[in-house]
Amino acid sequence: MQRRLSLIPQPQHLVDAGGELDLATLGAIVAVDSETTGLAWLLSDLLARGTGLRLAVQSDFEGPAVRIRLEGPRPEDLTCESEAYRLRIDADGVDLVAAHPAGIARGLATFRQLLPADALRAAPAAPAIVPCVAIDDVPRLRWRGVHIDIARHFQPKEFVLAMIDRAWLHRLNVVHLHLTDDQGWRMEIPSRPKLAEIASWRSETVVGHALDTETFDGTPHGGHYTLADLREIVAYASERHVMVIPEINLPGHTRAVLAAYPELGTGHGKPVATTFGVFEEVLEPTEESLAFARDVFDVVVQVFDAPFVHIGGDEVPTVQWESSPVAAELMKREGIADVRGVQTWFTRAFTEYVTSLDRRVIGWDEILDGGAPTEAVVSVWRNEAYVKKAVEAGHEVIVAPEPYVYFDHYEGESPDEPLCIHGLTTVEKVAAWEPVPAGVDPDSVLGAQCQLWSEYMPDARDVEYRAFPRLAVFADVLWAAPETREAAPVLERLEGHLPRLEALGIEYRPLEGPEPWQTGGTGARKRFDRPFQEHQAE
Ligand code: TNX
Repeated sequence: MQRRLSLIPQPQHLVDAGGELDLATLGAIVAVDSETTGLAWLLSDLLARGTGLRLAVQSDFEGPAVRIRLEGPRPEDLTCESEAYRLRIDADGVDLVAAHPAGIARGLATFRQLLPADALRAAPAAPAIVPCVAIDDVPRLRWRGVHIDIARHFQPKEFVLAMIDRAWLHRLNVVHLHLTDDQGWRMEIPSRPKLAEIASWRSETVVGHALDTETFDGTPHGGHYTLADLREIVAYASERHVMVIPEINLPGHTRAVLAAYPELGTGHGKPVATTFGVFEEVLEPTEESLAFARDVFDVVVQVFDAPFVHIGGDEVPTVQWESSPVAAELMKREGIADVRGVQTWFTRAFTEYVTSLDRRVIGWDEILDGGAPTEAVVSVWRNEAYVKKAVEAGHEVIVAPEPYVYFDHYEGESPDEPLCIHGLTTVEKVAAWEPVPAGVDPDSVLGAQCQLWSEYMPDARDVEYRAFPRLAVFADVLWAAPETREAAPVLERLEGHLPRLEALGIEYRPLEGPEPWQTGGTGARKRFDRPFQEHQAE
């Protein structure tokens, strides 16, 4: 019988040659190029940890080995070619070749999946044995991301590191950190100390769904990452060739900022939000607000090395601006006819500044509403129709539509499902999703991203339940070509993949539904439904 390798994502070309290689028969890990030495040591560490086998990294070794080398002209970063790799495993050893170190990183992620699942554990629990295979692989899309919301509910740094490692294992290459929102600001900014002192925590949190209750838990919630934490997160990701995209959400979603610095708004600062929804508080369109943003962006680019900075821009109500003398004055001065143009004014100023720092701006699709500089990348969340709209307006896009890849939506119809915001996004729905909408020039689609908004995910266990196994299926959709996926349906591979999640200690949602302790029960996590209204393009 054909053995099941159950790789997720499925490599584009995979030949199972039969037979196995015992890595204990090898003498070393050979990294020919200095640029891949770090990755080679990473493999060495992982093997030692999960199997007890210790192979040293050398630049040269005669005899059977794991050989890692770069070959051919170097592709540009963030191209599909930069992540292509060739992996050969036979009785004589392992050969991993790529044109770019990122390709080596992807090949190693596949290699980790070829080991016994228990080799993913943190102490020796499995033999270092891999099947003999020939793999030639390249991703379908160049941006394959997972968004983590550590603003609504803060998570310890270790959890972010774990999520980066899991993204790597699934050959995703982007972790988008949603660092700021109404309910908390999570990044230290030394020149604005009140962000850490005041904006990083709230006095309490609503119990149950915000639309269902007026009960609060009476317990403070908060936390923030220091610059040293963030540098560590970035370095950890960069070892794995995963990009960390920082998001600073302005000029809306700023209740926490305004609690710390009320002078940036109408002056009537309210406390950091303790419930969820869209709040009307926004930055006033002043030079002080722009100076604040510049201070923040200055620190962001010192800490994050990705060529992109996400400036948020979603759900910015205009009510405050409608009655603000400052906004009226700006509109008059700049000849802005529609109040939505105030957001455009912010977007332009942010884009100009971030560009001057040598980074590209990304914004949620609302930045399109009043027009946005075409160099801005648009992450489209409301509806796929906005993909078309953005591309027609000359933007590159990241496809992140709410009805398909918002993993804060329910995963099943059972009343036992724990509390979610709304919606229904089953693994089957994710598996059947086509990320590039028909009629859109695929070259303008950088890729796609799944979102883990955390209003209703108070701790890491909740995030894991929502993220897995949908994230694995999502990664497969973005990586493997439709023909590849058709030939090896992901839902058939998923069963063989779950032991890997288990070995990693991920508290995923079983395919048949929640374990008793994962259900919502009758208390604070009880399921609450409200109709999910898909946004329609204007
Ligand atoms: C919309 S998506 C939001 C978030 C919420 C999310 C909940 C987007 C850019 N804004 O603020 O957390 O819906 O699903």
